[in-house]
Amino acid sequence: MFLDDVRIFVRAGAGGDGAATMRREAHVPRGGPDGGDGGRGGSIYLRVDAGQTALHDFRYKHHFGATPGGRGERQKRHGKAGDDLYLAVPPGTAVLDGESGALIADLVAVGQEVMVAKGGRGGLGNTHFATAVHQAPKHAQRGEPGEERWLRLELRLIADVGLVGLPNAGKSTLLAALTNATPKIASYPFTTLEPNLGVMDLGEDDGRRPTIADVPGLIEGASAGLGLGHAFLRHVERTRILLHVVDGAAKDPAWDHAVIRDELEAHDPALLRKPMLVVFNKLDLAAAREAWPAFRAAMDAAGTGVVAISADDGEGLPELRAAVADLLPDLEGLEAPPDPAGVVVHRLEAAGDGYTIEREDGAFRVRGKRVERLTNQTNFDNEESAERFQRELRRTGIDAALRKAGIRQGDQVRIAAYELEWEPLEDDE
Ligand SMILES: Nc1nc2c(ncn2[C@@H]2O[C@H](COP(=O)(O)OP(=O)(O)OP(=O)(O)O)[C@@H](O)[C@H]2O)c(=O)[nH]1
Ligand SMILES: [Mg+2]
Repeated sequence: MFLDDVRIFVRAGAGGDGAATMRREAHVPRGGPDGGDGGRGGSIYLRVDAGQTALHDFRYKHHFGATPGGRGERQKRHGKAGDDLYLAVPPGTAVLDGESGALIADLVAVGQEVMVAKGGRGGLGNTHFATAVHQAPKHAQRGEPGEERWLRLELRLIADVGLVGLPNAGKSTLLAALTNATPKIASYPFTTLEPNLGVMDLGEDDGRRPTIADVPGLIEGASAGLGLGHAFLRHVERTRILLHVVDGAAKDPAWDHAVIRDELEAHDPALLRKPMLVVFNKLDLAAAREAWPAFRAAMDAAGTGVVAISADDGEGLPELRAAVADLLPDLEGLEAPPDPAGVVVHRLEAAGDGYTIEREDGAFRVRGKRVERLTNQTNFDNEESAERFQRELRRTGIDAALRKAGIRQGDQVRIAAYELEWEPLEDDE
């Protein structure tokens, strides 16, 4: 099965804890602090890899984690950084936030990458906290947790030319005739169950190598979810031109043509503004040859370009190639990503000093990037670190805001994953 929509969970590595050690040397009776910093945790990136065509790597494995940073050690030895993890995705992968559905990045070109979970910062060792008055601090920061989130990956194939049409119109036969691809072809509808891609040769002196996507046949109601084609309509969104293949030997080729037009429009009216060429197929059959003059007249009257071919015996293919060559942008244009595209990388979340306080079943919930980081990096088992944390709450005004919100001794304060009991500082004035 072709996988083009998956959910994955990514968790970056936590930063290593900073060390709170004191120098111990035979000839130095009371050494100062010598705790090294923790290493940063590994981050997770998605990167476009030309070798990938579908999201198969994510079929069975949905959870991905990067390694944590090492702990700081005595003698100011810093912990090792965690390894970053790169997950390969195919060109055309849209990355969406798993919860809000917001677009985080649209990865189009090979090599493009986006960080989806940032590794936690390593905690600072106690050497950073020595001051003239406090020369032997026992305080060291803990490493920050790594970011984690659910993501949705949605593949929107990137091809220069998209083949659309009713089932059995001959799209796969045409793909095979124009390119090196060898799709399955059969005389029944819905032969194609997953998109096929091929590279087209425009002739010896044309350096362009456009790609063609053959997608499952569309039927009436496809835009509303009927048939198989619906899930694949988004794959034609990003093609530069559309070839609309019509079975010339069908009962009413003009009606077939109108059905597909309506479905494209219902899915996204912008699809009808793409350069489109109608391909009247199966010209080798008598029924098609008979229907062709009237069909051509109708297309001419509507100002729609049309070419008659037989994908089977090759009649009309040189004309079709020439028409496609005319519609496509030049070499430089072909190398630029098709519209709408671009690696739209949105910041995952806004950083900042702001915070909010709300009541949460009897407790006080404090939210804010900065204060959550401070809390995560505090080792509450260490008295000195815990005191420092309290002073920091006071310095940033959060303590005053909590008092204003009516906090009393013994009330619970929740910050990040912590639940703390609020106590006024000893030296409170
Ligand atoms: N006589 C004739 N038959 C053709 C021609 N092109 C395709 N066919 C036949 O039409 C049938 C359907 O062809 P496919 O290429 O599988 O059609 P499709 O549009 O890909 O169909 P789905 O994948 O089901 O949407 C097959 O039996 C082909 O051999 C043609 O030019 N002439
Ligand atoms: Mg097919």
